[in-house]
Amino acid sequence: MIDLEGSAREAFGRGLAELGDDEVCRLLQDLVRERARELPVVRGKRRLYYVSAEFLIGKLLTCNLINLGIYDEVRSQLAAAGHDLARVEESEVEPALGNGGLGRLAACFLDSIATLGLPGDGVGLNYHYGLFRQRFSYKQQTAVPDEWLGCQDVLNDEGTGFTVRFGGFSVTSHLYSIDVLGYGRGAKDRLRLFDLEGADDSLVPADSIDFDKTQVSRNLTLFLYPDDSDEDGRLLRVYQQYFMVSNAAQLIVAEALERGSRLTDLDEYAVVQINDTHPTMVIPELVRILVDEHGVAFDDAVAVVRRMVAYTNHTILAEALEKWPLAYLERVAPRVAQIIVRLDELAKERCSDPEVAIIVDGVVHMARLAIHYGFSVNGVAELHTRILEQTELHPFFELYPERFSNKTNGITFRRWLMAANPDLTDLIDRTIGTGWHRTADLSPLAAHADDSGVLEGLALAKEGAKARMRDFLWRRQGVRVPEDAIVDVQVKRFHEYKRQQMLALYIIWKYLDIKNGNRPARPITIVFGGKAAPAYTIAQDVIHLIVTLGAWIANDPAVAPYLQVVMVENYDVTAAEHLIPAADVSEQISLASKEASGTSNMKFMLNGAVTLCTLDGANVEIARLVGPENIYTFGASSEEVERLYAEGSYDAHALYLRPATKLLVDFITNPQFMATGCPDRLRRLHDDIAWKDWFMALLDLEEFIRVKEVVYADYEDRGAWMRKSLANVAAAGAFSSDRTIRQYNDDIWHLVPDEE
Ligand code: CJB
Repeated sequence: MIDLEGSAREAFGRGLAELGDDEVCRLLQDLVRERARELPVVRGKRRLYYVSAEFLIGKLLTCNLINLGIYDEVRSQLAAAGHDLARVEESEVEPALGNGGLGRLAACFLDSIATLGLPGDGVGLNYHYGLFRQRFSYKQQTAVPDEWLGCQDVLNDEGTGFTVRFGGFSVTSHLYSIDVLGYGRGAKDRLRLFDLEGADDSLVPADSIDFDKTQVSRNLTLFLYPDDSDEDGRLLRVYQQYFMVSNAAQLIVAEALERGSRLTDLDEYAVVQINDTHPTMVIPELVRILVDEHGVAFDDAVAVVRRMVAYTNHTILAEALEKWPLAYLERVAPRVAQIIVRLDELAKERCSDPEVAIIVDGVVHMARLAIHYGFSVNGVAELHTRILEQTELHPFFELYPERFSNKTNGITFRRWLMAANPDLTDLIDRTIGTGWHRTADLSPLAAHADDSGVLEGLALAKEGAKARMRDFLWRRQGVRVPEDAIVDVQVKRFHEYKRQQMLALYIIWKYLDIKNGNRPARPITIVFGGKAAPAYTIAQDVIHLIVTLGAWIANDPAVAPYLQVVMVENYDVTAAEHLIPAADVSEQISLASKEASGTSNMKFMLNGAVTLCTLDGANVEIARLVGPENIYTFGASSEEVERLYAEGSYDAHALYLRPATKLLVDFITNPQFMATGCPDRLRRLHDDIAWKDWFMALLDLEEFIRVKEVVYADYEDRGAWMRKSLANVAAAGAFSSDRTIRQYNDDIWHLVPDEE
């Protein structure tokens, strides 16, 4: 059926064995593209538009081969010609269209939407340089443009676009798409990406992400989340958001009309899921199009739009709940601003409580707009939804209780197990068959808890994954990880609430403990990965501390054989696919109540890592599913944390002054240590922790250290550890994004799946 040898001769005039990995990669990409092109788009009267500022899709080749059902065949033909698919995939460039959990969630969702045969597309922007590519220089993060476009041809040109009118000028868009293939389906969905006609790459220097933010008609699609620390940056974000949603709304209306909508029944043709608040302006934009361009009465337009739009909240952090000055919106999109003012008046007529007002003192609260004028609000884990209902959005919950629901996040097993961990996939297939490929039901594994063959197989699969990780780290950044090391991983965006600084303080403790002669049973490798927002100084300081600690320990011959700290440069989906399968310990240590859900926690457990966590986000659900003997929990509860904030009674300095804690925090400003890094950064971080510690790392530190020691000791009982590991894999089925998407569809979207 597949003849790679023949295709190689046709395309390159050489046999498969003579091709370089990059040529094989191109050959396979062409094969996938051709197959994808032949597939029809999933049809349906009512279609989903999943609008998101980011889609962190990762490399596409392996997952597409899996979803097309040709992965095994391709892998064996390549192997026969001396090629390794994993190496071939290295020449693929990862699209720079996302940032963190929210963007990766959107990518998992697209995979599941297509796999379930639902008619739905992702809609977003085609960023030329992504967020940024992270480099380390002088042990500090620097940000350079993440150039990915033009490297490879993954975009299909849809050959259309729209005019977007801003206050005082207009621009034109161009629509591209990436095919989204479901697992074993005969039809596809798409990720549809709008680009700015005339986007000017020459505005961006080669080695920095500073560019002229005022050149809006040339820069709109250059970067995801351009720096918003000044007014030009904030305005640019609003321009970008309006560009995204105006295109989305025009697309939605045009396609619904094509399918026979009469506009006042638009909700029968389209449902819009808005991923966080960035796309909220789609609401007034849809109203504008219906009223101004199609003559629908204002009230009718509002009524139909309200039946179409659903909002997902991903955070309770105030900084991420967007608020824009009305004056910005008036400048960017005057008519939309006018509509928002009217919508605010109508909402105030319904409820005069200032806590639910959309516009307060000239500032527009985007989440409030989305809740009043959508039909659904969901949180992303049980605890998070409860906090929204009972605290953060309580007045809205009182007003519209029927609109609220929980949809615990999920991950696609095609990418995070079948593609990322072939050895574990083979073991599971051998043990319980392949039904789980479709159902995600791994629970039959639990019956093998005492099966030494399976436990040994699990240990071997972990060894295989560790070998791939070692190879990856060596080739990507020249780091050697010891073969017998326990691998302990915290990978995620850098943010104080995620508390990478707390793990750094543990590392200082462990370093001093080893100096005192307490050698661990085996080498410990602690791996970090993640980017910090360029304007987020303290997060950058934490990265600097970690890189400096890593070098300090590596240079100390008394400790280096026992403790290693690796900060992976430019953590991305590809890095995640190498690190997560190899991990023994999954660090999920956010301050309780602050992490909405987390999704790496799910990926780690699926790959047999044991979780060390606070009871935050989806960790709570993981803990319930695996039982206390298969997880390590510590730290203050979310209720306790909320109480401390409410009372304002958290006293970081008092905790700092405890001698055991002071010793660790003061290590950061030890003159010899400081001399190996940037003293200003280290001093600032030290003082922040000692005096402010807004996310309470010192509150949980002592218990964290204690529990970490138990984790490492328990690891040495290999049989018991592998049983824990197996219990985690067996319970992971609950976190399949297929389950999440079924729930979205049953409760919110009501799409009819494509028949096969
Ligand atoms: N999240 O990635 C982001 N960006 C934001 O601006 C706000 C939240 C994350 O979304 C994930 C998907 O729901 C969550 O798992 C994670 O807890 C949250 O921080």
